[in-house]
Amino acid sequence: MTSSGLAVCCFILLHTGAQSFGILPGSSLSHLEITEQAILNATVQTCRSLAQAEGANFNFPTLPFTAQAVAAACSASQSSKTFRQAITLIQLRNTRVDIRYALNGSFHFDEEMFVKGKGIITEGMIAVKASNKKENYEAARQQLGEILHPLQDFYSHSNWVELGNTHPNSNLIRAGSSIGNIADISRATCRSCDGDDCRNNILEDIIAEQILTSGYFGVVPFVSTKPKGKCSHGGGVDLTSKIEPKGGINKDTFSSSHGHLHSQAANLAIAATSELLEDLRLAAGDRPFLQMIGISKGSSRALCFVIDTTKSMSDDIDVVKTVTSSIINSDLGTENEPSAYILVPFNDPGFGPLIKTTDAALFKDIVNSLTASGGGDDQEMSLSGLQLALTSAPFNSEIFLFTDAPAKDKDLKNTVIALIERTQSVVNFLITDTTVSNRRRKKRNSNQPQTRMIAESDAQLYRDLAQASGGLAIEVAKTELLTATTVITQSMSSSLVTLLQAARSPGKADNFLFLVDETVINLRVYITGRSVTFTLISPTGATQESTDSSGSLITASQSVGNFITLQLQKQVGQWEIRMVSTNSYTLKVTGQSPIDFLLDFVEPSQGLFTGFDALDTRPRAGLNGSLLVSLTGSDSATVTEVALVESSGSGEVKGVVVSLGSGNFLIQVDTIPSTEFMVRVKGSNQGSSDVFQRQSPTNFRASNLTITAESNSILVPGTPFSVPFTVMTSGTGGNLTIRATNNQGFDSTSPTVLFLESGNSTNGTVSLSAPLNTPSGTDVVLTIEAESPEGSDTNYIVLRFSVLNTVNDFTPPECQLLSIQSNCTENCSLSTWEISVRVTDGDGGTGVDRVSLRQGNGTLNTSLAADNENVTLASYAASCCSPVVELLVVDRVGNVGLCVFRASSAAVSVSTNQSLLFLTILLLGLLMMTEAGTD
Ligand SMILES: *[C@@H]1O[C@H](CO)[C@@H](O)[C@H](O)[C@H]1NC(C)=O
Ligand SMILES: *[C@@H]1O[C@H](CO)[C@@H](O)[C@H](O)[C@H]1NC(C)=O
Ligand SMILES: *[C@@H]1O[C@H](CO)[C@@H](O)[C@H](O)[C@H]1NC(C)=O
Ligand SMILES: *[C@@H]1O[C@H](CO)[C@@H](O)[C@H](O)[C@H]1NC(C)=O
Ligand SMILES: *[C@@H]1O[C@H](CO)[C@@H](O)[C@H](O)[C@H]1NC(C)=O
Ligand SMILES: *[C@@H]1O[C@H](CO)[C@@H](O)[C@H](O)[C@H]1NC(C)=O
Ligand SMILES: [Ca+2]
Ligand SMILES: [Ca+2]
Repeated sequence: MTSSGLAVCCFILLHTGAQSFGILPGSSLSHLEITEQAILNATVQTCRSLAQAEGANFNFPTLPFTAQAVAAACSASQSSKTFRQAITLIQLRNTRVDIRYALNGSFHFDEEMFVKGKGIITEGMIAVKASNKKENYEAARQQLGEILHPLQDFYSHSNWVELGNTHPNSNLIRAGSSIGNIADISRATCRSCDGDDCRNNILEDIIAEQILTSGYFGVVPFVSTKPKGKCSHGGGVDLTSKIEPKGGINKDTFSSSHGHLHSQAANLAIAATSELLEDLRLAAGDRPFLQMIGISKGSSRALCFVIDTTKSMSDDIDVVKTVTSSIINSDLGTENEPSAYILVPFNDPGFGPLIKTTDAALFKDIVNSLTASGGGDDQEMSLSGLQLALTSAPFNSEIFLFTDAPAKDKDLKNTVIALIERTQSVVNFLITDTTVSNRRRKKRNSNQPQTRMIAESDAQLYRDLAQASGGLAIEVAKTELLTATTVITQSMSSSLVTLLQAARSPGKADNFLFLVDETVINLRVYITGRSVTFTLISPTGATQESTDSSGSLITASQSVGNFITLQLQKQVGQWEIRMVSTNSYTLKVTGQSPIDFLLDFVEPSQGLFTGFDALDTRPRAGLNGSLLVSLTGSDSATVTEVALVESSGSGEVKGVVVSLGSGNFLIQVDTIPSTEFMVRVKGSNQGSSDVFQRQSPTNFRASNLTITAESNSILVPGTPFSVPFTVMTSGTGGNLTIRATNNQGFDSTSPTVLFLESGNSTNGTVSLSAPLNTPSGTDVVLTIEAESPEGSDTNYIVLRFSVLNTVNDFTPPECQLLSIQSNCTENCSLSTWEISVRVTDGDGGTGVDRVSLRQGNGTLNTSLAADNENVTLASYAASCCSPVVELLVVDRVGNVGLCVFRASSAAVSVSTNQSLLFLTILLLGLLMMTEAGTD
């Protein structure tokens, strides 16, 4: 069907009537399943080794693995959602390669493009390792998905399987090594198939001499790029397979030319993917590797603060210090422990730098060192700070912004909204300023009534952004701020879900329904707005007015500034809240439940490949559209209804739900609304009558503008980097305003206006340049926006690149044994052995980054050599009962080596009668090797 996919993407199966994303008996394996199986396997291996290291039990999940079961086995059920999200992102980036680069043979190991194909994999691996090192996991996942595609295709498109290999080609993931003898361009490799039977079309001498070849591919009639005598990919779309030698060799599916080898190819692809993941894991370390694939300790949520540090903020900053300490003191080691800590200070004219760490103590110190000063006039760089936070925080984060001043950088509003929509992060504002005691008030006059320092329109900007993200704009006096921050502590609760989210602006009376299912605990209602009253009606029909403090439905409540929090009694069933206010208000109902969902807008590809691609833009307004919804936290729950609900009204559009298996659902909607909307999912827990409701907090918008862009995903400092983009409109034409912003403040040029006629398209280019000193692994997020002539419609594309400086170090560090001592005797528990090892990274190496213990129960100490900082000294001491040590040695670009040392095997075999003999030849079984040197 295509040049590319190792097997056809799930979505094609869908088109042809099959129903499953998963592995049906007898059906072919796709990139999605291959990727998922390998990730689940790698995760199980990592969690098992961590458990062993920590002396904890590890229970293997039952086969076949599911994300849910693997997360549970890792004692990280709260990570189910982030785990599923990471897997889905990696999968979608993998299949995108088929959609975007269908005809670029090097991404598919077509056309004997072995050198280029391998280059994509090895360069990409260096980029993934660099991103991981900087904890830029989104970029790492994106890059990983992209390189897994060619890696997996190698086994389907080359003759590796036909050459009789039963193991992956490990040198595909090792730069500077040979993957084998590649057929010369003039060397014939195939003969025509015998009719439909292609089993013996690869020439015998190619097999005998173990020469690598792959199929040629072409879709343009009468134009063949296939040299004489070469194999074709094969299949209906590949026109080169109609030319001598006819037929093909791909193993994409069971019905491909070499479909009889599909299973072998797919299994090798899974093994090769596991091997690549293993290398990434050794380079990163177990915990960071798990973070990359979405599994963290604690709540799986980052604690993320964006803080105004200008002069008037000292009270607020004190509150932030108190809250930070309280969260860190009470949550560390619990299931509410933040997975990371992020801080972005902003001032005027400065903002940043962004600080991101997993070290709670370090974060506390950094927050405690914040001071309030400067700022000049009464406006500060709040949106610049927010932009940084949105581009660095994990997707679906909850961000808290503290300020008492209007934004000076209001022109970033659309960029910030774009980032909110793309990351589905929630932004909460804690705005203080409501009293005249504010220092900003130049002419103090205590006789004057209290006036707000932030003008209504300035506060409205923050409210708009909060609402766009499904967050809260909390407006309180400085003295009330600490009370309001209980919402921050509550937001760190693990498995927090949104049941309902609504806003009415201008305010009006309205009734809202929400379903509470059996799995929900800690039901909370958050309301922002002035002079709001309401009536709650529980599933049993009990009611309670907001003015009634004696009712039983509300078990606790708090009201501060414009902000009301209610804790509700647990009652399963449909609740109603009747809101009454003429002021604008927002309403949000949350709870804690394992069951939640993830959502991506997807679009059918228009190219050769029939599939769906995740959108990095707004979906198209007024037309049909598709969403990919993944249920998380339950293997038995199912989606029954998905609706796009108008944000400020009661209109809704329901989609057609098609199950793809494995908790994934494709939703097709006839018309994507032109007004803002949110996505509401209803479903049932199979085997029970329990019906659940969840809502995405994010407010989405559609657009009549379409914007597409294509570029390399790796940016090399000092080298010009262009991002060509195309804008189309189905609305009115005219001069479009174009804006390009990036989160690193890199110099960039782009057109500011593009003229476009209705129905036509036009091109532009953004040129970015990263300064030469930019470190590898830096995450660049570029937002290109196009705004319609009348300003009423905008669309954007959000692109993420990894910075990578040229790497010339492809070899791991080496170990040299300096000394070994031992008194291993018959009784191993009474004897010990110890070694001292010198670890260096060779001439031109990047240097030793890490020496750690991979196997062995002893104690490892490392230090830098006193006379040479390029040398790391490692000493290891262990009981003779643990006679083998494996040292993992990693250099600064992530080349991984393994050094193995053994005490005498006497120590191992003390129980046998040979031990006496071995006593005299202690430590002869010394062995040293590096992983790169094996197989
Ligand atoms: C799972 O991963 C381990 C270690 O990474 C590897 O040895 C094994 O072959 C993998 N299993 C499969 C089925 O790929
Ligand atoms: C798209 O165009 C239609 C018709 O011109 C208009 O009604 C609609 O509001 C536009 N949608 C957006 C998001 O601007
Ligand atoms: C678009 O802008 C160009 C100059 O930038 C101007 O000459 C032209 O009149 C504008 N067109 C419209 C329809 O506004
Ligand atoms: C669309 O744009 C192209 C290139 O600018 C131009 O040649 C063509 O005439 C335009 N078509 C319409 C319908 O405006
Ligand atoms: C825009 O670029 C694409 C490919 O980059 C090209 O096919 C198309 O013709 C260009 N359109 C215009 C209007 O220049
Ligand atoms: C040998 O044995 C003693 C215990 O009897 C121990 O304390 C000592 O450190 C041992 N190890 C080596 C390497 O000599
Ligand atoms: Ca200022
Ligand atoms: Ca090296």
